Amino acid sequence: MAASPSMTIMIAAVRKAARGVQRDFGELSNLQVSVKGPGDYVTAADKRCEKVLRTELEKARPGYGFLMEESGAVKGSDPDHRFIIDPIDGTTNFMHSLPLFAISVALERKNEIVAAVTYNPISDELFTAEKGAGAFLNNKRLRVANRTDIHEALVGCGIPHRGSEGQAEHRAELALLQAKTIGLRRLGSATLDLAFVAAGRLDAFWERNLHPWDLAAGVLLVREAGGFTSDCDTDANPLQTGNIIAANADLLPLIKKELAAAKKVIGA
Ligand code: LIP
Repeated sequence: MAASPSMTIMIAAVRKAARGVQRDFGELSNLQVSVKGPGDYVTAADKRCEKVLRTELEKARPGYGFLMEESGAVKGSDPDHRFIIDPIDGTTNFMHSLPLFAISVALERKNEIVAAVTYNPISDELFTAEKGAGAFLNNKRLRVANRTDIHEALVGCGIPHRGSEGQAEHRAELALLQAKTIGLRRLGSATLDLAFVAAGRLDAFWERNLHPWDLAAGVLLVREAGGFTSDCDTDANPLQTGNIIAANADLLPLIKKELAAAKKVIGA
């Protein structure tokens, strides 16, 4: 199916922003040795990328609103549409010259995500999805993995930042899922983890305390690849709670059961 005009615009904006990110990533190796470290440089790269995305998308869709990791929410004159942007998801990886991060743009229409682009500018992998039209990696159709046995499942996760909430709960979850699955992976970019679930590279993924810009594109990618997403504990929308499980229909409840068991272990 041909890409919609909105998708074409989103891909063009992401590819343009990616050129700067590729340049900045190349420069980073020179900065790793400085005492100050690359922190400020990375923040500047993040902001530059977001600015290019906003400028390009605004040019093509002047009335749409924005929700952006760096600049927050901007209301548009069109109340039904907004772009949700994470300029570099996996900033810690980027900062360490680890090429596992992505530019992520989603289009929301009347509170529903209808188009998604997640692009790793280093591997040149472009994940796209449109509501009702499937999910693709560089134009190749994606399907989630069909493994149904949790003992065979390779499962991605997040790890809370030092000092943030939910440390004990996370350790209990890790222990239970490590014992049940074939392996756990912590890649450091939720948007890529979700794209990898869509591509069947990971059988499932869970992470808590995320933001809408970490999740918006990935949720649509997973659904359009035939998978499901859920809040970790309830039936609420993960885009609202920030807690997500993504998997096929068989594995998702099995992962959720382990997360519930972890709560019991810590008495929560
Ligand atoms: C990361 C998020 C990412 C998530 C990681 C981490 P960073 O933060 O952007 O989506 O999976 O657990 O929180 O590295 O960008 O600060």
